[in-house]
This record gives sequence, C-alpha cells and structure tokens, in this order.
Amino acid sequence: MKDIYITTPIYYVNAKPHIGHAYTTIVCDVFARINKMLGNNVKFVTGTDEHGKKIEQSAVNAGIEPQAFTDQISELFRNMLPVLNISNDDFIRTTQERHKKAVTAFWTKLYDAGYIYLGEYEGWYDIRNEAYFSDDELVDGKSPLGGDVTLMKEPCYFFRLSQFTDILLKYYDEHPDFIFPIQRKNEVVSFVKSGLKDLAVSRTTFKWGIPVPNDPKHVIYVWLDALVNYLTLNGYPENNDQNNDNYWLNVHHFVGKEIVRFHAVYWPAFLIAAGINPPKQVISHGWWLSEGEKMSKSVGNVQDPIKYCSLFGSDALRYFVLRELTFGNDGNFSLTGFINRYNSVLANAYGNLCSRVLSFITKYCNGNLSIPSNIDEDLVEFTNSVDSALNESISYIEQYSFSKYLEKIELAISYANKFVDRKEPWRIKDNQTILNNILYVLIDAIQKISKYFEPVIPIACGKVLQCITANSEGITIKALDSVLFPKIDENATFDVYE
Ligand code: ME8
Repeated sequence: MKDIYITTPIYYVNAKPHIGHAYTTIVCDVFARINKMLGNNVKFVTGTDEHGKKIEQSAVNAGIEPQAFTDQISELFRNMLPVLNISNDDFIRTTQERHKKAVTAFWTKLYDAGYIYLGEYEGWYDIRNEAYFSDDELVDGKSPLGGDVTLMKEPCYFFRLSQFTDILLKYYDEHPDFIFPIQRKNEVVSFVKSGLKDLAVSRTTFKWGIPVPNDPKHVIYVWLDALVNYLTLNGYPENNDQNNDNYWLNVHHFVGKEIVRFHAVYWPAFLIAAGINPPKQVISHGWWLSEGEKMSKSVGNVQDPIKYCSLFGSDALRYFVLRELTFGNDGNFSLTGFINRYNSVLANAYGNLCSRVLSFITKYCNGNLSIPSNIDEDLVEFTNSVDSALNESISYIEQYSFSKYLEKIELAISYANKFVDRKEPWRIKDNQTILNNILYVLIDAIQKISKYFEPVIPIACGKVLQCITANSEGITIKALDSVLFPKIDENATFDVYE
C-alpha cells in the first residue's frame, strides 16, 4: 500500500471544455480508481489556470471583468466533473487566495536563494501559448507552437535556468522513468542538451496575474504561477516539508504532449532551486483529432463531452476514450467509431453477459447458488483462463496502456460468453448440481470482470456488483432492473458537436 498523488493539467479558462480536456481528466480518474482498487491511498486533483494575457484578452472580448469571466468559465470545467463521474479530491483555481499565497511564497524562496534577478527582455511573444521565442525559434513567422507572435521589449525578472542544463541532464539520467513515454524523454533531453537560457518569469505589459512580491508593476509569468498549483494542492507553503511528504514524493503529472517541456524542464528546475524534490513522473499523451481533422470551432467538429454523456452515459464515453486511443499516440475521435465500440463491447459483450446470466439465475434457480463441493476440470480451466486474462490486464497499467488493459478485460468477457454458449445452461434441466456449479463459476467470473472493469465504467459495474451478494451457503442473485447499455441505432443521427 502506498500513497500516490495524481494531477491533471489545470485548464485555461479562455473557452469551454472539449473532449481533449475530458480525456486527460478521465485518464487520471481511471488511474486513480485503479490505484484505489489496488489498495493505494490516492490524492487526485484538477482545476483551472486563470491568469495571463490570453485570459485577460478573452475577458475583454467578452466585455466583462477578468474575474467575472474566469468565474463563469471555471464553473463550466467544474460542472463537467460530475457529468464525467470524476472522483477528484480537490479543484483548484489559480485566482484563489490559497494559491496566490503559495505562488508568492515560492517566488520569494527562489528570489532569496538568488535564482531570480531583474533584467530586460526582448523577444517574440506568442500570446495564445503565453511564451516568448527568439528569432531562430520562429517557424514561418509563427511561434513553434503555431501561435502568432509580436516583438515585445520589457523590464523583466529572469530565472537562472541556464544554471540547470547539467543538473537536469544528470537528473534525467538518474531517474530514467521521469518522463514517459521514452520518445518524449528523448525530445526533452535533446532540447536541454542544446543549452538552456535564463527564463523570463515576470511581465509588465498586462495586469491580470499574481503581483511580483515587492515590485507590483510586474505580474508573475503564468507558467510559473500555474505549475505551483501542484504544490498549493499539497498544502504548500504551510506544509513546508514536501520532501518528507509521501504524496509529494510520488506525484504523477499527466499532461498532453505539447506541455511536456514546461513540466519536465522548467518545473523540476524551479523545484530544485526551491529545495523541493522534482515530481516522480511526467506522463504525456497524444492528441485527439476529430473525424480525422484537427478540432476547430470554424470546422464545427469540436466534440462535446457533455453531449456524449447525456446521449450515451458517462461510462460509455470513459470506455471509448481509453479503448480507442493508444496512450501516448494521437487518435481519431469519430461518432461511428464510438457507436461501433459501444454496441460491440458494452451492449453485446459485457451488457449481454451480465443480463442473461443474472436473469437466468433468478428465473431458474430462485436467485440462489450454493458453494460447489467439487468442481470439474472444465470449470477450473474456465476460471483459470478468466483469471489469467485479468491478471495480464493489470500488468499493462504500469505502462499506462489503458487500451491493452481493456483488451484483456474484453478477452475475459469473451471467454465467459463462449462458456455460456458452450455449456448451454438452459438445456440442463435434470442435474441441479451441474447447473449450480456452472452458474457459480460464471458469477464468480462476472464479479471479477466487473471489479476490473469498474474503474472505467463505474456506474454499470456498480449495478452488476450490487446484484450479487454472498451469504453463508453461497450467493444470492438479483436480476438487473434495467438494460445496462441499450443498443445504439447506427443509422440514427446525433448532435455531438459544440
Ligand atoms: O496548457 N487531445 O491548458 P489547456 C488531447 N493551462 N488532449 C487535449 C487536447 C486534444 N486535442 N486538447 C487539450 C494548458 N488537451 C495550461 C496547463 S498545467 C500547470 C497548465 C488536454 O487548457 C491535454 O491534457 O490548453 C493538454 O495538455 C491540456 O488539455 C491543455 O489544456
């Protein structure tokens, strides 16, 4: 049993949440639930990133004050959580007092230790991504992240990132699992090897941010502000002994691939400068395309997670995103793909297995099964095959292979369905003991499958598990009172876009 601390990125509140935000949050939730299932203590957090020029500008465009604007959009992110059935322990907003206090304390720590100095900055500023770039970093006149840039010059505080080139390289070397997957690690290592420059960590060109202590003309760079959220959520600065905090020592940051650099270069450098251990692991995933294309409002293909949940249920969305995308790679979100997987696995395979076995037992065995006194070889073999598929499934979690995890659970389900078809319990009329034993091992399999499947589809598995109760002589079974996953008509049309 260990303590584990799981974080999502905190999301910008310039626009409402879409499927990409839902995805990372669901991945973290499933990882949190699997860890709980394995008996670990979990702290799982998410929230919103609310400062910076981009947000200030979005508020101006909307014609309202930044605070009122961020209140509105942050609420949309917070309201998405129960809809997706997310089990987070806390939700942070970077405009909260507790966070301002943490950032101020963290800055002061870096400043007092001599890692921050006042200078002047000139460079190309990408407003959308809140980052400066030098001439040689621009690609076709745009920032390497694709945003438009403007030349800006400002007095500015710098963080002595240049001192961290060797320190970070040594850190990556000594902690080979720090960045996952390896491909992202290689990119980070080659970026750091090319040499790090000092990093601009304050701005004077706008006001919407946390003021620099003792120099309020400056606001703190939004990425320094945002990254500290992970400490705020762990009780910093009151909890000032993070290096002896079991959650901090096992913190897992889940991020999209575009923000690995902030988490795997800047963040560990800031932390080392502040005397705090870098995170245990930065885990990055790929991007969702929608119907084969980049998601964009103008194309009208932005997938709306809330609509999917209200049409098909949160279990279905959670299952689809984990099963469809090979973690780490990019993937394609399409309604047809969604319906295919839903119908074949949730409705036909799992839903049908549970409903036919549970209702058969209530009809033909009065809902009661007794513990078998001896079980023949064939039944033992079936139980072993289910167990081995499920054991294999869990082994994929260490590599964050959620799709493989599900593949193995699906294999166990298919063993169970084939077993029912082969044993044809409806034909066994004359031998109650044989019938009892077949159904008993089946219920045992359904129970185990449902426990492994529960972190992904908690509502359906919860219903199934509630129908099965152990008693002193055996088990009592209730039938399901509704269809777990009603089949979706492939020819129907659905409104699933924002
Ligand atoms: O970057 N596919 O916030 P953000 C998969 N505030 N995941 C996606 C996605 C897509 N198409 N689009 C977004 C920020 N995401 C900063 C983070 S952390 C200290 C500060 C997910 O609102 C993915 O996790 O732009 C990505 O990293 C995150 O949303 C970016 O959210």
